Amino acid sequence: MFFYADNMMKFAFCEEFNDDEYDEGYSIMGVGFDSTTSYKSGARYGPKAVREASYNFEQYNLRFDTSVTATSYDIGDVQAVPGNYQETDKMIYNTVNELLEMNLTPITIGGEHTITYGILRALHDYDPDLFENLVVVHLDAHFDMRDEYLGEKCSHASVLRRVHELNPKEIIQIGIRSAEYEEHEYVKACDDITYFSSHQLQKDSGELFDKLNDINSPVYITVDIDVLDPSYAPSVGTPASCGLTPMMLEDIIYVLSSKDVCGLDVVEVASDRVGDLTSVNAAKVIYDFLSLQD
Ligand SMILES: [Mn+2]
Repeated sequence: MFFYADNMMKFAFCEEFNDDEYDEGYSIMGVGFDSTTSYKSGARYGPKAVREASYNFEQYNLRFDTSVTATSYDIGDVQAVPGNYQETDKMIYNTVNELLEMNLTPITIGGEHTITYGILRALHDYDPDLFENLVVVHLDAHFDMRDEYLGEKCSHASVLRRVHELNPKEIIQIGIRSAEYEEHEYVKACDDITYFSSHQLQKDSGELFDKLNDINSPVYITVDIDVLDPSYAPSVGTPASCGLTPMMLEDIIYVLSSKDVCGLDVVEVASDRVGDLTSVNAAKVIYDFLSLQD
């Protein structure tokens, strides 16, 4: 079972996984892969750092007046092959496919953002009808919509472009504040992509929350932790100033948690020490999400 995974330390509040006896619920897995990172490397430490930071939270979530009681299993880390995206991607794809067959909703800790493509391709191939109706909510400082980056088609800067080619119903990009001219033109030309810049959201977030509240399709959430301002998440591959606050991220996760969420990932955490804010805020995304599930 989970041939491609390896278990080191569990996310807080998760149960032991036993393949003879398990319930429908959530699975947490790490993918410690960074290879195409162009600036600050270290996302390979993300899974370890986020799991460690998760022990910092209380089971009772005061903000939501709920406790983390959802069925969730930490199945460990996919065995990333350093420097080899294609092999790593195959292992992510196979593992997620197996999880979906077991009725476990994947929650993935990255790793650089490229890992999202394997997860979404698995979702796409597992249930093409669901995927056609899927809204991908993408929180990030960057569009990640370049056709290629430094000659690389599967780069952290082009991952959402590859996801767009899988044809989900819609992509909503939140917190954007850094772009290449051509990718911005591309995004504006696509009817099925909507974006909310960080600057726009600091002034008025009403339109975003109206849009999120109106979603009645299945949702996949991908959070590049650099969506937060570098003062809250300094240890990321590509920091960009003028980002969102953890409070707004919390509000967004709150709204999305009531939807039919078929997967969540938190990527680009390059924390390399205990107590790093980046890992704490990344773990909080998963913690808040699980706090809001039955
Ligand atoms: Mn980014």
